[in-house]
Amino acid sequence: MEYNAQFLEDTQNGLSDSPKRLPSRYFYDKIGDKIFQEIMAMPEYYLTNSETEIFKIQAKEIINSWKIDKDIPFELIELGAGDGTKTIFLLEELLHQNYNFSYLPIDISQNVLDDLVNNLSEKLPDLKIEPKQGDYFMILDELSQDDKQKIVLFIGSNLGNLEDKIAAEFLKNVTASFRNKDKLLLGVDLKKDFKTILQAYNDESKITARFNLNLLQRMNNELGANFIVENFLHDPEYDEEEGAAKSYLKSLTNQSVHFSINDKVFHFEKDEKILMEISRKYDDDVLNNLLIDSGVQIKAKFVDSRSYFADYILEK
Ligand code: AVI
Repeated sequence: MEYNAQFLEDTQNGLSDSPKRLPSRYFYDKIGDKIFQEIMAMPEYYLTNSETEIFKIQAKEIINSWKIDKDIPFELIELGAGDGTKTIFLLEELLHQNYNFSYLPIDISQNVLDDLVNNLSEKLPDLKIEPKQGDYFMILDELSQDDKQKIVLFIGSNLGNLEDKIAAEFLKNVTASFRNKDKLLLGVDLKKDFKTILQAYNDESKITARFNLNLLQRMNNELGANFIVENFLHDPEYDEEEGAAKSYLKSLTNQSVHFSINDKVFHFEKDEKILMEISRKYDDDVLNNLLIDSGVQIKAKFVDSRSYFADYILEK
């Protein structure tokens, strides 16, 4: 059986931890990608609608805040290309105002990039698009060799799935090669009432439950594990003091799981929880704390009409 050694190591290390944990970056196999699309379309998951509203209604103001000279070429770089449904509002406005720019979506998945390019070249035939497949930091490093001004997008509150220490490191690395006029547009979910946040991760139709349980199925398929998926319950919490939603899978019974690939067994007590994902919620203070070592600062902030979500503009 061919398998991904890093996937095996990361999942088994997490299951050996106390308390147990699994890395949420492994949610996104083919099925996980599809379930995430369903999540973004569900009524409880306000994050997508809120950020779309910001881009739709405030594209002009966002672009003005970049203070870019229309005659000088610049690069609009997106980390994690996605399907472009939000970014398209910025792209349309930039084209409409005749800015001189190229759009460089970066993603680890060539499939995601191919879909995005097809979609955008149909909708925006005048767009100069240069997809880059690979690791964010390696590509950012390559791109820093030219002296074009850079606007880097990291949206969708993807930062929120990183613990604060790792998020701070990530922001420091992304902005390390920034020159004076370069900017990071960072989209993050804001702290708000308990119920609204918890519902976004505990939807009635149990789509988010499927999203979490799919990782157990993925380990069965790819690592020869024998998780009985029905023996685990999706059990999310919102820790208001910490400002983070946390998704757990709770073991419904005393049980053992065997990985045939390397003959390892993991035991789960009844009610024992596996931490699957954190989804951090932010405010200015939280973000400022993360930025301390990065050398960039908040220059502008755009929020939706309910103040649920924010797109921050950060620069040196
Ligand atoms: C990708 N990320 C920002 C999502 C979030 O809100 O943390 C992933 C997600 N997990 C459950 N629902 C959505």
